[in-house]
Amino acid sequence: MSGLIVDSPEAKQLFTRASGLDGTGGDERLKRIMQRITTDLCRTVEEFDVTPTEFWTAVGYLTRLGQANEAGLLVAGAGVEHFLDLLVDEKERQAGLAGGTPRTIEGPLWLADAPLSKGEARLDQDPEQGTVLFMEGQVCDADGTPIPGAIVDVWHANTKGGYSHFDPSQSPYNLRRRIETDDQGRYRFRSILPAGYGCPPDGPTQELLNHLGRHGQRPAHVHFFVEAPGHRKLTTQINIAGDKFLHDDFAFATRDGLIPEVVRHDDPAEITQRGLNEPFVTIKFDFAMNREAENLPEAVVVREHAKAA
Ligand code: MBD
Ligand code: FE
Repeated sequence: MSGLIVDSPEAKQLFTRASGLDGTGGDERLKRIMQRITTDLCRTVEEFDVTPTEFWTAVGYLTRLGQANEAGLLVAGAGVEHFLDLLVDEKERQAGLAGGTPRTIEGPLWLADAPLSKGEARLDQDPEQGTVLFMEGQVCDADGTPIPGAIVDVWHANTKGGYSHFDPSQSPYNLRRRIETDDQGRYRFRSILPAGYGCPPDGPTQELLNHLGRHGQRPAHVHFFVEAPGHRKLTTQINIAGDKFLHDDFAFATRDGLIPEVVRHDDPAEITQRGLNEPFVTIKFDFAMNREAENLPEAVVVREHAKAA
């Protein structure tokens, strides 16, 4: 016996009954998970001598977190979303998968049904003083064979770090597009360089981060879902090299292989040729897709998303 109340017969019976394990209805696996979570929570309360006032402060915090729609943001900041990636990585390694583009977290700001076009798209629709970005690449399978008809779903922040829909100052689907790869598996788009994201400064996520002595900043990045029949859906991001927070991301999403070179073009002839009057940047990035196989964890993650109005 540990001598802890949480390990006493009375407490054990309490957690068993509270999770429904003494009855027959409901879901057996969920019951066991609830029992574990309840026990672990109460163990933490007991071992850290958490006072009732502290405890109810936490309950109030979680209530406000949900009301502010920041649960997904805290999960990212707490490192748990990245941990889920580590778990899937390991299962894929054990199944013999290797060589695909690294995955990294989705984050809480994707929106379904972005405008779809073939081969290319322009993402920026709202007028902004930003550096023009041309990004292009190829979607290939693990052997390097191009995949025509793959869907590249891309979304990123504007020059203030805000995402359309969540930032009502932007027009619907600004900086969000789906691009179907052409017959050579290629995609390309024009956009503007995003700024890094910062957690809402007055929100509950930043409030907790402050108490941890942490910032709530992400380096500038561009998100992707890449989907192709017979292949595992890829959820990833590229980071903009040179960002101050490149290796200090509050959401721990930066990974080797996801930091392409950002090439700056200031040759006047090139600028004119692109129909621009200021220097621009280009990024080349290819996606390597893994083939779907038996006994792998699900690659299509079902989670609640914001609904476009
Ligand atoms: C983002 O843009 C993001 O990608 C993540 C993971 C969390 C908050 C904002
Ligand atoms: Fe993001």
